[in-house]
Amino acid sequence: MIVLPRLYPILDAGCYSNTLDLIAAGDELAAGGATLLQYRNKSGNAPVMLEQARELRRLSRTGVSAPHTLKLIMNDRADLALAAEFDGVHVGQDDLLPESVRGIIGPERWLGVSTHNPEQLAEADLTSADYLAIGPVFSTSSKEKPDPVVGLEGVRRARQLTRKPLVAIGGITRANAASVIEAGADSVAVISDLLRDPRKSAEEFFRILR
Ligand code: 3NM
Repeated sequence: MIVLPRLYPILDAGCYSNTLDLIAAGDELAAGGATLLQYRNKSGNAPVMLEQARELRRLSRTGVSAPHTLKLIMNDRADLALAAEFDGVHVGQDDLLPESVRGIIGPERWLGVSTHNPEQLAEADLTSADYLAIGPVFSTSSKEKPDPVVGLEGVRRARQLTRKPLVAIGGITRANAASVIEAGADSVAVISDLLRDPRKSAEEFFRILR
C-alpha cells in the first residue's frame, strides 16, 4: 500500500500565464514541504503539456526538492506521463478506465482515480488503483461543471467503503483541511488555496495537518 503525503498539491496550468510561473510555483511548493505534485492541464494542448511536464521533471531533479524525491502525477494522460517520466497518473470518470491505464503505466507507477459518489467509489475500489479521490467536498470554482458537493459526510462514507488511501478534493483550504482529515481522508488535494504564496501556504497546511 502506498503512503500519501497529507497535502496533495495540484498545479493547474490554467492558473498560470506561462510555463515559467508554473514551474516557479512547483519549486515554491517543494520548498514548502510538498513531496508530491499533480500536473493538471485541461487545455488539451498535448505539446505544451509535454513541455511543461518535462520542465517539472527537470525541476524535481535540480530544484529545491532535489535530491529528495518529488513524486509527479499526471492528470488524465498516461501517454504523457510515460513520455515525461512521471511517477503516476490520475484519471477521472471520463478518462481511460483504470485497468487500461494500469496496462500502459505498469505495476510500479501510481494510479489514482477520481470519484464523486459512493457508487463510483465502490467501483473504483475494485480496480488496481493505488489511491482514490472523493469530491468535491466543498464548492469549488477550479473545476468546470463540478459534481454535486459531497460534504464531510461524503468523506466519511467514502472512508467506510475503501481501505485504499483516500484523497479529498474540492474547496479545501487551510481553514477546513483539519475537518476533512478528521472525517477520514488521508490527504487533501488543493488548487486555489496554494496559489497565493505557495511556499507559505504549503507550510501552513503541513503544520495544520501534522
Ligand atoms: N476535481 P480547489 S474538485 C480538480 O470533485 C478538481 O473531483 C474535483 O480545486 C473533484 O482546491 C477539483 O481550488 C478542483 O477547489 C479543486
